Amino acid sequence: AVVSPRFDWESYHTLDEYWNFLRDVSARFPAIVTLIQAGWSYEGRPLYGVRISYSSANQNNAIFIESNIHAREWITGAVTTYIINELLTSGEPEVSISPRPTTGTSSQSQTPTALFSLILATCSLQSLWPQSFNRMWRKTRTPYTMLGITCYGADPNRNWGYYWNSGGSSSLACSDTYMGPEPFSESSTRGLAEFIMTVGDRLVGYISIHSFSQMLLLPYGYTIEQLDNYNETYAIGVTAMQSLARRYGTRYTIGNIPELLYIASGGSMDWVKGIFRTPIAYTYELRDTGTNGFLLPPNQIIPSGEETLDSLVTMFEEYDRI
Ligand code: ING
Ligand code: ZN
Repeated sequence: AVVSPRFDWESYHTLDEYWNFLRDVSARFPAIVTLIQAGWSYEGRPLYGVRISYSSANQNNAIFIESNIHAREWITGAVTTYIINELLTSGEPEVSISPRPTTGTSSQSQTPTALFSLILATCSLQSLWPQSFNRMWRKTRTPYTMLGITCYGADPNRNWGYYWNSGGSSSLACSDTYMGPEPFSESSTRGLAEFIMTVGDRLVGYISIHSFSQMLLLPYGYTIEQLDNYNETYAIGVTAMQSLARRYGTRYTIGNIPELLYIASGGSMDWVKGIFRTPIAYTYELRDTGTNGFLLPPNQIIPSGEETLDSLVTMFEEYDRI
């Protein structure tokens, strides 16, 4: 079933169509879905997402799914909207997830509620640039002038304020991994961070979705040092990726960012994990491994959506079990 008549997963959509989809689902499921806005882009477009909440009683088991932080990674928003549609049309999720243990005296109910009892998906960090002008655009659109030369944009995944500028990012405005002049210099990262601050303590999971490479990346990006509970986090990842592979045989590799890619500081996952100690924090690099790269054919949207959702369900089942 499709919740929005103007949207599908047979092709990639424009930013306007994403907005209409998010508005449509919030209008059709007013009791469950709320349209949220996390500030504005440099060019003045809103950063929209939706909150999907099956239970108002317990909201300490929130999961945040971030997609489209990089403009050219089109499959990420397509998969996230696919997941939103599935959650709203395939009935109650069968899995439950326990709330994050609260500190202090508040007597939060520990009764597990539905999986994804609170989902926050940002879908509009994506600028219009790859849709209209340059398909390979990655960054924001803020102009920066250095030595008389103006280049556009900072890398929104090098601009966050946790160990910002500690490796794997550039200080040159023309670079695709430009960190920006200071942490949160970009309107869109600042807006998203301000929104996350309102829910950060309640997050059980923060899932950042990129493409491509078929990898599940563990924190952190800024250091080669492993998490305290690396083995446990790795094990959850292995089980989740076995679940992902079950449907179409798609193979993901698992490890922390420097192990699999490179040192990269200033990423959103580093900030969320570092500030809020989110129990589950992963970055997905979706299909494929390079054959099509960012230009993943649209007939792979639905399979990617299916396998990614399979893996998320297993991931949070495992988290609950362990
Ligand atoms: N990959 C991510 C990037 O920003 C990453 C990998 C994730 C780095 C989290 C740092 C933190 O380079 C893509 N494809 O953008
Ligand atoms: Zn990316």
